[in-house]
Amino acid sequence: MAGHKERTFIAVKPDGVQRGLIGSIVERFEQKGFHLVGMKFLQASEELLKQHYSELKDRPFYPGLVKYMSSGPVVAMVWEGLNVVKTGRVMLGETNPADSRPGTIRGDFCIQVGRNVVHGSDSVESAKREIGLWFKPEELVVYSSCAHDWLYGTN
Ligand code: IDP
Ligand code: MG
Repeated sequence: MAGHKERTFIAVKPDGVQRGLIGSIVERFEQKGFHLVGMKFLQASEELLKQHYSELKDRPFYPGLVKYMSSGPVVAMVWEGLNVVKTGRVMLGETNPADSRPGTIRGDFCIQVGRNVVHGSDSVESAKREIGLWFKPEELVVYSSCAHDWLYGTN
């Protein structure tokens, strides 16, 4: 049962917001059956994004990445469910949209690696770190879903 409580951090990036893709991206996680526990609309500071992407600080694209991600509002979300980190990454597709299969978010909605519309945590550990960076504990909502038992076959 504890596996159902795994959480991941998903964000619609500034290009996703500007291109009107918020609803389409949220819809995929909702339709899959994952459980939304946190969501906010904000323009993130460069400071927050530097922390968020600290592992990439030595990469040549890092300054441009921080600039892109802070250039407009994003939708920051926390989704919960069994294997949500791994499955979330499968739903996103590959980092480069050119390598992403149709049916994935990046495969369907974007073209360029530097404008790939969505972020998703790459491990349970990164998810914990990212959720802690973007959300205060009281911004995450604990509630039960009427669909839970139908999704997991526990009824
Ligand atoms: P991920 O978002 O699929 O986890 P990461 O390697 O963590 O990919 O890179 C973070 C973000 O940095 C990517 O989503 C993309 O926006 C950007 N990025 C990665 N590689 C490149 C690149 O080669 N050129 C420009 N931007 C890149
Ligand atoms: Mg990453």
